[in-house]
Amino acid sequence: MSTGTTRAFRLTRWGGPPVLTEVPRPSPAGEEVLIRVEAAGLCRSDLHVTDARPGDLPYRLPFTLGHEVAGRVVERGPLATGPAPGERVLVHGPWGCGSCARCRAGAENYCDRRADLDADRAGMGAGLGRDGGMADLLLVPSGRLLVPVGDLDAVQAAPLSDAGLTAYHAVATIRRALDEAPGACVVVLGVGGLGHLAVQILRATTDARVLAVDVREETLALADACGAHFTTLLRPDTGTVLRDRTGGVGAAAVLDFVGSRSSLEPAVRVLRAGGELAVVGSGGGELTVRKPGVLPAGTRVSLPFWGTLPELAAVVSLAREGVLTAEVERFPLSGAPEALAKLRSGGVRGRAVLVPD
Ligand code: FEH
Ligand code: ZN
Ligand code: ZN
Repeated sequence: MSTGTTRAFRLTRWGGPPVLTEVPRPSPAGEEVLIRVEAAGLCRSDLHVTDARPGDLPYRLPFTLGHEVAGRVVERGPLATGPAPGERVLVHGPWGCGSCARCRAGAENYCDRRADLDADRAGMGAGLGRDGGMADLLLVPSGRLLVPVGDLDAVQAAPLSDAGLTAYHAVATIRRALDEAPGACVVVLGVGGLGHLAVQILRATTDARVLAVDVREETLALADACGAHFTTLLRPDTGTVLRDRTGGVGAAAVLDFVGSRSSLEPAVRVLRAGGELAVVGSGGGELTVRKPGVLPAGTRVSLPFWGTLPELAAVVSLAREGVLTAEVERFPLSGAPEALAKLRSGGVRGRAVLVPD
């Protein structure tokens, strides 16, 4: 039986700043599992949610932010399954219906009933219309959404559940283009919280030559440290610079973690015929898919979103093998407003992570 109150960083009105406040301590019922949060990452999506106007998002207010969460199981409902009290876990962020074909396959990021859930304003998941993990405690609907992390450091683990998983799923999405052309080039546009992990995942799981692009020198240094074979600042001629770097044939695949007009332009310019473009970032850029058009013949375009439960387990394995390390900047939970402001200003290198203080 849970009693007392606990802290949570909550969005209480659309467009208003989230506030750190006291909420009743949750008590797990049925299949629910209560997690003591050890770390919660911040994401640019938290800015989109915080800035949303009434009606923009199919979410009900108020709710606690935080969809990138690591913690320890503290209490389970009477019907709960999965990790037992005391186990350290990651929380899979997208919460689907749990019973459709996609959810049964662990692909809750592509739940077949997402439209119905949105119509009911049920929320996307932790911190996205449902109470999330920028808090001391997090109530998770089911143990199916928990992935054990063993002794992995919580501040290292939390970014894996969103940044790491999204990067891993994006690489999996373009894998075919890399398998068709061993040693081919892949371009990573944007080497921030997701891109730097994608560079590591590409180096650890493929033989592709990684060409990284960003607008900040210090981020290109991070890309280099993560194993990129070539780095260059985004400029008007970046598409040509990249294509020259591929020996003129073009890149077998492009991972665009920005998704803006300024990133899609070089993406289209560098793509090889029959290549793959994965647009991961929500930068508002647009691409016309037309034949003939700007995209090379045979281009496959995808819009990968987050990742699946099996993929999250694979990401945790890579991290535990020591081949995937998140660049993180720690903040106390009490400093959540400052962390969000620093993310908004573009001042965070890698991923900002809140730790309950
Ligand atoms: C979450 C909700 C909606 C759009 C994008 C996201 C990502 O931050 C998940 O990785
Ligand atoms: Zn996110
Ligand atoms: Zn579903």
